[in-house]
Amino acid sequence: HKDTEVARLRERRPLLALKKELENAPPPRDFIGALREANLRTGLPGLIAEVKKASPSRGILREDFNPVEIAQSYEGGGAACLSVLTDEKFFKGSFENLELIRNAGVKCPLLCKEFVVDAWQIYNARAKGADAILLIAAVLPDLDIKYMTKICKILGLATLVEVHNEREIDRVLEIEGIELIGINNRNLETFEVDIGITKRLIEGERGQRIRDKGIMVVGESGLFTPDDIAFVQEAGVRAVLVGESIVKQSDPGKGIAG
Ligand code: IGP
Repeated sequence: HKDTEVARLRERRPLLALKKELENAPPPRDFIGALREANLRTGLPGLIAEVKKASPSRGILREDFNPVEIAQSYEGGGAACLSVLTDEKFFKGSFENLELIRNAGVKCPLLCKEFVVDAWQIYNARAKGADAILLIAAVLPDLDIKYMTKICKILGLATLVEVHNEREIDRVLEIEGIELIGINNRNLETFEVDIGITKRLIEGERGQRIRDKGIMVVGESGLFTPDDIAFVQEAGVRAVLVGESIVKQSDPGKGIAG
């Protein structure tokens, strides 16, 4: 394990080279703005549609997986933003997929779905065409969330800070400059899903705090039916992140309408 970790670090493009490259890169697109605009226009939560080939809990979701076709289909179906799994180990994703989608002329802003643990990954994601970065509170100390959020802001990227329980959301609410919080209904260790978690974490006083701070909440995972979407919308989310239920449809874009 250690050897593969070392090999992976050796493969990394030097940070200085990445930074140089970014000086000439086209500007990132407004991820949060796209969600807000979709929510205002449709009265429904803005949709982040996920390009996901496989998951540890469900295995392969689609045999004929073509990332660009799926992305274009989502865009045609009305998704506000896309989430592209780049993690290879657990989700069989890749940065190549992110680049392919970016270069195919898809206009939706793109979230890079990677387990980010150091700053290099943020610069790399930006260089590959990401407009937003996922930061998972369960694996990052507060100091890293603060530091990485600042880097993203400087680079013009949005951050989606993901939480799964009260302790994590309370930590994140103490951090300045957070604009987008994702509530993952799936426990990343047991894979258990409960969409009631979204409601539980934004009820009452905590919900008031979130509104006062102008934070947008994204309901993530385990959303399958229009009733599920209505349930999390009722709870207060203005955006949702959906993968499995739409990526499996023969026509993923049409799956959005259903
Ligand atoms: C999508 P689903 O149940 O609709 O396929 O879930 C998304 O929320 C899920 O893939 C996800 C995820 C993550 C994946 C949420 N947080 C963190 C990897 C890492």
